Amino acid sequence: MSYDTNNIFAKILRGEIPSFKIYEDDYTLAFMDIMPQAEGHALVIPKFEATTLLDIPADQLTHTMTTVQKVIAAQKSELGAEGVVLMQLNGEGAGQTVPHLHFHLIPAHLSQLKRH
Ligand code: DGP
Repeated sequence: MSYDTNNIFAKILRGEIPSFKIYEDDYTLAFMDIMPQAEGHALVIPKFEATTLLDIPADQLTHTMTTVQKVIAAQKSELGAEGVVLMQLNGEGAGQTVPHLHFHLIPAHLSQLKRH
């Protein structure tokens, strides 16, 4: 799939629409999800133009996952998360709504854990 430069996260990266940024470096941006599934739900995106996980080269993915690690550590230390769910949807068939690769980092707590 060719990359759509007008997707909402591309606009956030260009500063054309506002976001609540929590971390940024040369390769990545982390910001709060506008429709949080739990308090502190963050998104991590590469600045590289990738639609899905299949569209990003390994070095850029390494930068992105390093930021994922940093944000998870912050969610644990600053928000008291007892765990963090990492979710990432590839393609409309999986429910992906924004066509720029993104990782959901959703803080979780033992009291919410569903035991089967
Ligand atoms: P997905 O279904 O994996 O494509 O999730 C897209 C997420 O992006 C969804 O949780 C809501 C979030 N989102 C959509 N538009 C915006 C926006 O303009 N700003 C922010 N911060 N988040 C957005």
